[in-house]
Amino acid sequence: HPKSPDVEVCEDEGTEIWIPHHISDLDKCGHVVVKYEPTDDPKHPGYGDDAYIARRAELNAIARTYKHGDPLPQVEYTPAEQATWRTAYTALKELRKDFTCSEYQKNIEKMEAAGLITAERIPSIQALSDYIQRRTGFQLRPCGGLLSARDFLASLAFRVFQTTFYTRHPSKPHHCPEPDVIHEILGHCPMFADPEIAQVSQEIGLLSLGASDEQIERLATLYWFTVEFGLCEQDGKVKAIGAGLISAYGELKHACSDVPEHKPFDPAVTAVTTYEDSDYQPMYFVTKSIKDVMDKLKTYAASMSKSFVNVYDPYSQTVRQMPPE
Ligand code: TIH
Ligand code: FE2
Repeated sequence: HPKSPDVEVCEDEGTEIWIPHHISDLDKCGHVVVKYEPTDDPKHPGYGDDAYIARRAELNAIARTYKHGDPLPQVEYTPAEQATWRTAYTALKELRKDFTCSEYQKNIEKMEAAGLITAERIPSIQALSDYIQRRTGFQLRPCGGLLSARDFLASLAFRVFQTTFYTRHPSKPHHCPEPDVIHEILGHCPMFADPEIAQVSQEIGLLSLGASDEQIERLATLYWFTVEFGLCEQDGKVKAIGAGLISAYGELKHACSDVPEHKPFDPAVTAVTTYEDSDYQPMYFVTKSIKDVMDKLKTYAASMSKSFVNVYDPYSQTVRQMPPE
């Protein structure tokens, strides 16, 4: 994984590894990893589609010019992109009741009632960010593609979520092998309006600051199997809490069916499980509730060997490294 940023004198006592201290330092946490790019992966639905590849690159380039405090880009989406949104949104709406957790349903209904999310057009990312910020303090910032785990997790410590702006390929509106704006809007935004998911996300982010590469890998895996592909028990059924499931019609049904394996969420096990990241998962972890994820994460965090703890001060939007208690 690329480290962030390239060279900088480290002033921390706690760690040799550079960390962002202020929320504006996230401007230095935008290192992209090349994986499942439509340019060189034949499994990507956009492979060989030059117009799609150019559009994706254009939106990523806009995202990369963003600096902390700037207004979020107001993208003018094409009629074809709007059609992809409409198809995905309409299909997912049908599955919502049976396959998504109650927290998701409650939040997306509120956002729809407020006119923030409609079938007609891709919502404004700025308006969504403002909404989520009022609910949980989470805000969105643009990223230009798939980020390194270290950079991605670092932003969560500041309650900042790195958001892609390009849309999935029109030939595959129901599943994308990488994050896209439809996944961010329909999967993550309503979940980040939930205080407990916000807390779980920030906790993973704080644990990641100054962590070793091996610890980053484990934390990214925990994030993957909870915030991204987690299931929970509700009304005697399994329901999706993970954004990667909630935004993918095919995988959402698959995950909640008897086809894949379901294992109880246990951070010590989950953190070292290898995951599938280009196709449906063969196995999912099921938790009792989102609060249960947080409780177990706290216990897991206490078992991690650390020479410091990271504390976030929301007034100054700053992280400080303190000696462990
Ligand atoms: N598979 C998700 C979707 O189709 O919406 C997108 C992804 C989320 C995380 C990895 S890929
Ligand atoms: Fe995601």
